[in-house]
Amino acid sequence: MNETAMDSKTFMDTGLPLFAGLPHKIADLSPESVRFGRKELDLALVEMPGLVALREEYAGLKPLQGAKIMGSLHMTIQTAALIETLVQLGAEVRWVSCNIFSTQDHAAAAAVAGPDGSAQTPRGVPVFAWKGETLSEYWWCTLQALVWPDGSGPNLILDDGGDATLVVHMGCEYEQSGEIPAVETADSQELGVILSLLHQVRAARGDRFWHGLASTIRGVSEETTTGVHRLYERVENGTLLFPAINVNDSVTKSKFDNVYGCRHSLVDAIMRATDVLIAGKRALVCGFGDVGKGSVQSLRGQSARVAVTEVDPICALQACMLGIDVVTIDDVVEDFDIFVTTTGNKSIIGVRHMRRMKHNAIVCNIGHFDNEIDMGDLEKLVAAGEVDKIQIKPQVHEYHFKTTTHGPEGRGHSILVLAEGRLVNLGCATGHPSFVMSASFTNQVMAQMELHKNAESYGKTVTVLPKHLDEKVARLHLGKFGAKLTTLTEEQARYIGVPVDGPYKSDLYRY
Ligand code: NAD
Ligand code: 3DD
Repeated sequence: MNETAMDSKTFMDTGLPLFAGLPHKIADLSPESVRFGRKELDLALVEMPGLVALREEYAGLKPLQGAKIMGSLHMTIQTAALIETLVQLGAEVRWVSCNIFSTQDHAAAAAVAGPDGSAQTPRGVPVFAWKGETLSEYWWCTLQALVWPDGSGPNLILDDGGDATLVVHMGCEYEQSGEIPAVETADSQELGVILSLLHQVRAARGDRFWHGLASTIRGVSEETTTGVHRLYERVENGTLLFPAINVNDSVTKSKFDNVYGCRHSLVDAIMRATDVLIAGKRALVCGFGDVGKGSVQSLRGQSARVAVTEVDPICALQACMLGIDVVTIDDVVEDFDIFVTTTGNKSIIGVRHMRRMKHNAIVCNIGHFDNEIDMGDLEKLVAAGEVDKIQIKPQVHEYHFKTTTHGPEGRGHSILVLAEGRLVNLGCATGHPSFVMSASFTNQVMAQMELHKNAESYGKTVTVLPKHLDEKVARLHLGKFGAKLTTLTEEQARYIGVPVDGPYKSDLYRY
């Protein structure tokens, strides 16, 4: 089949040509969707002082001139503000969401239309994202954003969870080995989709496509804990192809977004999904790291009775010091009403736990990927007819166990699973509020500017932005609260051994 024909061959069940050459693909580019999105974007910017300050600081200077950024990060209103900041600083940007449920369709519309465009004449950025993508559509979208209309690729990636970074690396690895594993060898549906994509790309573009893309990628900035973990793994096994900046471990990202963002958005999601009263209910938070801490605060804020599970004795001790019971899920699974996984790990809640849960127990995950709750095993029980899956509304499902006897009238019990085990705050709500994301995304813009300017000086490593930039991000956000800093005297600065203007802490300081 010739290249043109291969290009027009549709990808899996998407009905979409693999190299579709579309300017964008979103759910709703209607004038009302654009209006709504632009209006919420205006409101968001009032709450995003860090991004606004960067736009002012670099107005007209175009520090990102020449940057071609492919972004894979939840397509929300806040992300639209990030996108338009990158564009105002001179970058060319193409975008996808990093989760099939997290896109806010009016945000995508706002980004495509742009500040100077409209639904009829969009002048924004190419976005390939809509809420409720299938997995094959998700990976189709990722490929679209990686390929510019002239066939070239990005020179920077902005990633959240590492999926864009992953597909470029896998593509190169299989081109190097000369062999792409058969789709049938995949141990998950999603890996099967990725392998299908790699096979079809190879058939259409030969076996140097991914090397070609990778050759122009100068670096990646990674948003989240799990994506950072994947990057350090690549450094460990010597497979990282380009420099990376770990945005997650900027203090003004993880100690704010991961904690206070989840504090805000977890109960928002549970309430929108179920309308259940949280007060007085027994809630189990699996993991007491940054997200776990925010999640506990979120549930305690609603007067839930919260316990946590942990593997790390330090985090467990922190929980104890807050009067939070540290338990094992096996010991409490029959008595709790709400379960939230926050570990960034896998197989935290299995079907063996679900079988034992109370009738209508609520099960959700706020970690990045959907492997914290064993949804694959649960779906196998549905396929086998042992469990009925009932959609209550999008991203809210009742799973009715037909053979248990502790449900109503001694018959089977049900559990309510939110966002199909994917991150619940973006699947069932709108994620973190703008102010919190402003700090995260100010770090992202700084990271992209640093890579654009100095990527080659980094080598194939993972780096965290310097502390003075972290403190700059914090400074940019204090005004919103009317906070007034005290100034060190020279004598005081000498006494504690720091510069009058900071940095005020060593890199070892833990906040
Ligand atoms: P973290 O490393 O700070 O915390 C994870 C905690 O889970 C650790 O304390 C670890 O000891 C614990 N843990 C690991 N395996 C466990 C197990 N089997 N049982 C109990 N505890 C276990 O990570 P984090 O920054 O809190 O991020 C957690 C996850 O949330 C990551 O996947 C991250 O990418 C994601 N995240 C999501 C959002 C969101 O908006 N949904 C925001 C930020 C981060
Ligand atoms: N994340 C949470 N809320 C978000 C929002 N409103 N827009 C974009 C992304 C959002 C996820 C982030 O917390 C990301 O930084 C992560 O997962 O760590």
